[in-house]
Formats: sequence, C-alpha cells, structure tokens
Amino acid sequence: MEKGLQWETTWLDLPAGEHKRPEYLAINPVGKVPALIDDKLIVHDSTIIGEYLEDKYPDRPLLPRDPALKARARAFEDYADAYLAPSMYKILLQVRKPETERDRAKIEAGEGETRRHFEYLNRELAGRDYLAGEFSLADIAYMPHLSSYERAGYAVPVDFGELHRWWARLKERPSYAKSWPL
Ligand SMILES: N[C@@H](CCC(=O)N[C@@H](CS)C(=O)NCC(=O)O)C(=O)O
Repeated sequence: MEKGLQWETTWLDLPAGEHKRPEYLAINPVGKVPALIDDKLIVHDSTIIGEYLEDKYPDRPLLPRDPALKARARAFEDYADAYLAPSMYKILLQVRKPETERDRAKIEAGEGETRRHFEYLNRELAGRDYLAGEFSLADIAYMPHLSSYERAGYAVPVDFGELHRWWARLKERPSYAKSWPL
C-alpha cells in the first residue's frame, strides 16, 4: 500500500502448522512466512520481498538514495529480523500456550533481551522521526513484530520516549490498518 500497489493477502494459521503443508512448501520450501506471489514469480523472505518491490516499483521509494543512509536503513531492517524478532518470539511462542505449560525462563530471557533491543532503538531514534531518513523499509520491518508483541498483551514501554513516539507514528499510517487485520 505504501507504494500504491494492489495485493491480496492469504493468512496462514502458524500454530496449526499451515506453513508446513505441502501446498505452502511448494511456495516457500523453508516453510516460513511471508512469501510473495507476483504473477509467475515467487519471492520469499521479508527482506528480499522489500528489495524486490523497491527494484520493480521505484516510485514512492522506500529506501534512501544516499548510500550511507541506505546502508543504515538496511542495517536496521536486518536488525528487526535477525535480533529483535528472535528475542520477541521467545516470549510470544510461550504466551500463546496455556499458562501451566509456559516456560517462564524463556519468557524472562525474551523480556530482558527485548528490553535491551528497545534501549538500543530508543537511542538510535533520538532526534529522528524514522530510523533512516524518511519512512523506509527499515521502519516497516518492525511493524509486524511490534504488532504481534502488542497483541500478546505487551506494550512498547513509555519510558523509551523516542521509541514510543516512533511506534505511535508508524501505527498512524493508513498502511498499518490496511495490512494488518485489526
Ligand atoms: N528472515 C525471514 C524470517 C521469517 C520467519 O521467521 N517467519 C516466522 C513468522 S514471523 C515464521 O514463519 N515462523 C514459523 C516457523 O518458523 O515455523 C523473513 O524475514 O522473512
């Protein structure tokens, strides 16, 4: 939507293992979401999908042109997937279980790590509206993870003011409501 494109979403039930069924493995052999089907082309991994859409539809750019800022955008995009997400999913995979089956140690480890990621992001957002210049793929990378975190009953802490305001700014974008069933 940020690029003015039309798309149709097919949601998979991950706890039910729909992403491991043969029909989905034919689309993404590693059995993870998301995947994009664009006519006859299949692209998977959120980073590659973002880069592909950026290359194919360069209007309304979602990466900075300046090489240094672009490197920063890519680094933060990667940070969301490679660092923040694994910490958060330590929590989220537990809290979706019945309370008696939850592993408290994993939840506490995830909470501690997530807080350290928040500290880092809060510092990096000081004096900035977005992570790398204008709104970009760097910011977008955090939207599904933070949204899942909130749905699990957590909140982006208000004591991290820069982070909190940035997250509020992202959620105000019409694309947030459009891309994510509320
Ligand atoms: N680097 C990949 C990570 C994809 C990923 O781990 N997706 C998670 C959901 S956010 C998933 O499919 N988990 C199910 C599983 O690993 O079985 C990307 O950014 O697309």
